[in-house]
Amino acid sequence: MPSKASMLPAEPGPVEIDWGTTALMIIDMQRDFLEPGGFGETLGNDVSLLASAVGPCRKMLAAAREVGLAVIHTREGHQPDLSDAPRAKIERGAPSLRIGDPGPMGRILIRGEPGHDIVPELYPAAGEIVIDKPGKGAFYATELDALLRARGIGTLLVCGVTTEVCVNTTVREANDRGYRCIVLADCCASYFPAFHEAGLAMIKAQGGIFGWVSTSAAVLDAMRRA
Ligand code: C5J
Repeated sequence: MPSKASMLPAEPGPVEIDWGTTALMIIDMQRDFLEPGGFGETLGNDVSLLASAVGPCRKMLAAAREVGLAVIHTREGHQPDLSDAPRAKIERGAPSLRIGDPGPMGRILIRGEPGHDIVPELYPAAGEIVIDKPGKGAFYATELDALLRARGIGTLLVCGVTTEVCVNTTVREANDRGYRCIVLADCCASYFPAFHEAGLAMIKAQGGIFGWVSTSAAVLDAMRRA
């Protein structure tokens, strides 16, 4: 664990990181979003657009493991009986397969199915926290807040997909609960590149209304120097 705090270059301005109270959070890097045949593709998206985030996330994950930073992975998905899936979510839009339907990676967005799992490149290691969430935000109907408070975590380095949906929703929830969120731009991605940019712009606007935006390179450099 880096012993001294770091000043991280970020937008809208530099932000201090106390490594002992900081966690790496990787949101929904699941096969259902990143691979063909999953939830993302059933909604009509080009899933290859999310691939750019995998390499930078992998570097962040390796560095966090090396220095002993807490790591939290999240997965969006539902119970097999769909008891935690609101009808309004299941019935939304005109996907080729709906949540719970059988697809090439098992039932779409259902816990325990191959598609619900995290991509092999970013697979959680033993001891890392995995939060299963039914919503877009990682704090809704989960134990995340209690787990973070129990570990004294106050700052989140946020990675994952998609920038404007689950990353933004989680950052807003975290901000309201008093956490400092630093979103790593190259570790996030969207099916809509313009939404990725807009999602980051919304976080750092107005003096950082929801948090900060930085990059994996800046964090890795700060870690090395600390
Ligand atoms: C979506 C997510 N996009 N993880 N989920 O439905 O962003």
